[in-house]
Amino acid sequence: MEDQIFQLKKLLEDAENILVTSHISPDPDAVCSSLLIYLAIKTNYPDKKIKLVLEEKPSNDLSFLQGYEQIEFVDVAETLRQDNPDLVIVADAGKLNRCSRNPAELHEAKLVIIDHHEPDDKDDADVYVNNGTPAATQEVYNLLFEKLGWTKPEGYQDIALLGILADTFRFRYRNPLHRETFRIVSDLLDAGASIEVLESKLNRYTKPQLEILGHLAANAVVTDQGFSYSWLYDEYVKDWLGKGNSVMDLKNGCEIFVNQFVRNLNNNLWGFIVYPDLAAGEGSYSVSFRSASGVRNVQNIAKLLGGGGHVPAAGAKFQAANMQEAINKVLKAIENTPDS
Ligand SMILES: [Mn+2]
Repeated sequence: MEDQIFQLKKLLEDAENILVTSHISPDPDAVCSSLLIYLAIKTNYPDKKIKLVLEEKPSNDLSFLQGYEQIEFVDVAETLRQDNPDLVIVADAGKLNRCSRNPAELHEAKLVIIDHHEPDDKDDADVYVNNGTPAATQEVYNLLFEKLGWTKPEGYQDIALLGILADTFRFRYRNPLHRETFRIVSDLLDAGASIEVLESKLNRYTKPQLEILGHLAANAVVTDQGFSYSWLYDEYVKDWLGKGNSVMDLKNGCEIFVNQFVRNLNNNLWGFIVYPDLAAGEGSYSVSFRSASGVRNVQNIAKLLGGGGHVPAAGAKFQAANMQEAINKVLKAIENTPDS
């Protein structure tokens, strides 16, 4: 660790042109961790040329965060080619290629990765920091302000707390580093950040999202085998999109149901939803699984369907003739996966 900090300091001091980025489909932790790095470098190394580039906008409106307007939402691979930075810092992803839909290359840049995902599929970086924190934002905060002792930029408390709240689902899941998390959170609350205000900004829903949620709720099946499931019919989704609704709202509506309800129906602690993946063409379906901790390894079920993810949250995309066959394929995969 000491060595890593020394290395990181040296890379930053040597760099003249820095690019900070994070993964595609950025969630609040991706935005907050990269924004915190960007603003911290600007504050502590004001003479460096630095850019914060994300390829896509987040699905939440995070424009209230300090410095958000400085994020450039452009092609990361293209920016690397054009700018040829000498240092690239990736936050909340283990690989540069998670940051662009196009093949991204470093060209002559050194690479720093600050991540918290499983380290099994990562780039060979000059500095790689990953202590398995529940949010990348926590790792960034600990590294820059506690270990390196940098001056905090204006607005840091909201950025840091929002990233941590979002990726921990407000401290819901088991967290081996809970002492570090709560120590940092206490400091952020002392500095004026509010859990209630930030969560209220994070949890905004649209009426189209509620329509999707309502449809999933109406279709829900609570089995007597410990799990629940639901689906969206192809025709329903086609009609609904035909009214001018967005795929983003479809995904967000589905997320509300899988994150907040599919594990919470009667006594069942895990489940899934299936919906047509119309962007991938006729006959393409997405399945999304969630399980309460330690109840069912849904990653293994998703793997059997050609997907993956985490032990309690996983998904897959697969082909089927229609929704009924799609659901049957998932039920078969459940039956064929050992319960461990
Ligand atoms: Mn994250």
